[in-house]
This record gives sequence, structure tokens and C-alpha cells, in this order.
Amino acid sequence: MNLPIIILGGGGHAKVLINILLLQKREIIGIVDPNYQNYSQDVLGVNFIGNDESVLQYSPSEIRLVNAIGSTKNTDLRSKILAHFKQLNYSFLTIIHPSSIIAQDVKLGEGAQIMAGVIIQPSCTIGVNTIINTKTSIDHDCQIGDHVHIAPGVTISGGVSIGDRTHIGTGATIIQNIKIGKNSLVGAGALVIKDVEDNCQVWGVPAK
Ligand code: JB3
Repeated sequence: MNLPIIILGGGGHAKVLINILLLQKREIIGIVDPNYQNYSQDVLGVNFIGNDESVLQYSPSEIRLVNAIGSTKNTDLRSKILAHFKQLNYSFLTIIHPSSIIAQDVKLGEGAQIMAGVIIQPSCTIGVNTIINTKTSIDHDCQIGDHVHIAPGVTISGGVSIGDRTHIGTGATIIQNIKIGKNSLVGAGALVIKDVEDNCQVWGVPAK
């Protein structure tokens, strides 16, 4: 059943997600955001309805949440808000833009968000709360962890693994069979040809 949706956060990422939900003709109750009083406008016609407390007037069985808090480097806030509402028994919608191409056997975690023009080839796993952003391609047998953000235009070859809470910057390229640890950051435009440890940042061509 297509339950009505509440959007958490009303910034740039929210706009892109709302666009997908409107394409899919989903019912959106509104947006919650702690700064809602500073926003005079709606987002693509969807109104602000209050802060995170406003979610609690709906029971977990009658709505689905969409985590619209994005991330540029640090995915902490995005993962914290998911944990907060999961512990209150709410469920998060997994969102797939209709223009994406996803192989049949790909596994998507709860709340994963697959944006326009993404390609995901067979036998990949995409973790809980992970964003695969616009026009990224992920080739066969990749394992992408939880709370990861793969920014727009990233190319990931086959057999790559990426740990939880890692950020891959816009336009980066990762060759085949590379392992990238958790809580790490790959800079925009980097070319990754060696494994990256946990809690590391790499930049450049080739990435160091
Ligand atoms: O890279 C791309 C294509 N998109 C980026 C996206 C993934 O991440 C985008 O360019 C941004 O860098 C970032 O988008 P985001 O998260 O929408 O950023 P911003 O426009 O700053 O909006 C964040 C919103 O979350 C703001 O309106 C905050 O007030 C709100 N917010 C902060 N804390 C919160 C909370 N909302 C709720 N509901 N709860 C909170 O605790």
C-alpha cells in the first residue's frame, strides 16, 4: 500500500526527492524542518508542517518517512535522524527515480535513494539510508554500505566495496576490485586505484 509521506528536511536534497515523489504521484503530507519558520515558501508545492515533533502525531503504521537530509562530507546527521525515527518504529521509503537502470538482483536497503540516470549492474548491494546520486554508475558485484553518499557522476567499476558512512565526491572514478573503508572520504574528481583504509581521506589523480 502506498502510504502518505513526510519529508525530513527541506533543503536542496529534499527538492530532488520531492520531484521524484511527485512524478510517482505519491501523496506527501508535508515537510518537517527545525528551521521551517525561516522558510516562507513551499518546496515544489509541498508545504512545511513543523519540526520533527510534528511527525509524532502520525502513527508509524499510517505514514512512511523520507530522509531528505543530504550530506557533502559528513553523513552523521543523516544517519542520526534515521536512527532516531527507527527507534520510534517509523519506516523509511526506498526511492528510485524512474530513469534509473537497476539490475533485477540488486538489493537495496531501507531508505536507499537512487537518483535520476543512475545505473546499477547485477549482484550489487546498496545499504540502508545510502544515496546514489544523479548519473552515477555502479558496475557488477559492488557492495555499498549503509549511510554512504555517492555524489553525482561517480564511476565505480566491478567488484568494489565501500564501507558505512563513506562519502565519494562528485565525478570520482574507482577502478575494479578496490576496497574503500568506512567513515572515509574520496575527493571530487579523484581517481582511486589503490585500497583506502577506514577513516581516511584521499584526493587527486591518482588519489593519495
Ligand atoms: O550533491 C548533491 C547533488 N546534493 C547535496 C545533498 C546530497 O546534500 C546538496 O547539494 C547539499 O549539499 C546537501 O543537501 P541538503 O541536505 O538538502 O542541504 P541543505 O540545503 O543545507 O538542507 C538541509 C536541511 O535539513 C535544512 O533545511 C536544515 O534546516 C534541515 N535540517 C537540519 N537538521 C533538519 C535537521 N531537518 C530535520 N527534519 N531534522 C533535523 O534534525
